[in-house]
Amino acid sequence: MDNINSLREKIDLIDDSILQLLVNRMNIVEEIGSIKKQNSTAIYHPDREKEIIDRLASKPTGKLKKEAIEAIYLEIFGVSRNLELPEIISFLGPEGSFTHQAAESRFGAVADYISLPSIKSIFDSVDSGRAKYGIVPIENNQEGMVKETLDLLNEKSLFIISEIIIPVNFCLATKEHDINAISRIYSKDIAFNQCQGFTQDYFAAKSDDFFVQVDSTSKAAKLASENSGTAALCSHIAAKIYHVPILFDNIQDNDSNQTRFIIISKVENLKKTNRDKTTLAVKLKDDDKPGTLLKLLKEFEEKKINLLKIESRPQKDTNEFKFWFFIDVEGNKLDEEINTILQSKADEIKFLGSYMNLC
Ligand code: PRE
Repeated sequence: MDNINSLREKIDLIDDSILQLLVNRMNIVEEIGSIKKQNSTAIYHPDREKEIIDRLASKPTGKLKKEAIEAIYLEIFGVSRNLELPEIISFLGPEGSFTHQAAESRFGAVADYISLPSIKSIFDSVDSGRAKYGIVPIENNQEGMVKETLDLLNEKSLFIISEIIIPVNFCLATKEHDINAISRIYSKDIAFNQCQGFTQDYFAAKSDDFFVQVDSTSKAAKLASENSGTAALCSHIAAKIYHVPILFDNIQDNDSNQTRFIIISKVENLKKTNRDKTTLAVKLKDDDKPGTLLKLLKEFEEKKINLLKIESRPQKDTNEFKFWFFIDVEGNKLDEEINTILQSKADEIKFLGSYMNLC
């Protein structure tokens, strides 16, 4: 115990220094905040945050992995941004959802969050200025694109300023220390489906009422926190919010399941990095003539712009069977080649945002 106490004293001294350095850092952040306020420029700079994390991770970091540095710094950035200007971030709820996890992974635990019930309500909250940024899912690598998000990007005048990719990992959270003390597991149908291997390995002999289906995995975590002898299949963040310890982690059948989220804003991101992508919504004018789409794609090819994705969606404002195209290309709006196409086809192409490509 003496040994632990003397080690803790060393930790206390280090913490004092860290705290003093954080106070110094925040004083500088405040100065940046006032300059930004004078110039009316955006507080959130994902490119600068990435640059800081990459720079630190390239140094000798001992036992600290890049993910650990990232986790610590994202919290620091969250505190910084809140100091510069408290900004509200809306996400697709309920609290403890994977979208909430995506939001916290980028904006940290101290930001002002609002949980809203639908993708449309997130777009509306950003459009009306109630929230500065909104987080919505756009694609799952097993299920494909989220159609509602694509349609709203086309409809509204908002920009994608960043993307977040998170693995869809489930855990078994319970207050019990012994798996044999669990007499009921709560979860949502999708989570039960995605964790079948685990439940068969550990709970094959259990009766059907052992597995209780509820509306969301967050609700499952809440119930597991309130009822002894129970557990939840849920996200990490739901376990964290309801203070339920994780007994088994990463129990999903498919480890490649990932969801991509976007951050939407009223103001576009005007910074270039060396690995950007640009998202466009295209409504072709001469779409009754053969080869119109091909002609557009050829223009990208001629300018050596790499096409990353193309999805078609129905045009909802007509009674004909027409489409618009959702297109991702490599590069930034500030690149001459992309900018030329955007200028020359302003009546057909709607710019939805340039941001760092994390895929
Ligand atoms: C800071 C905070 C928020 C931005 O998203 C990026 C970086 C930081 O804490 O380092 C500082 C800052 O506002 C800036 O460099 O623009």
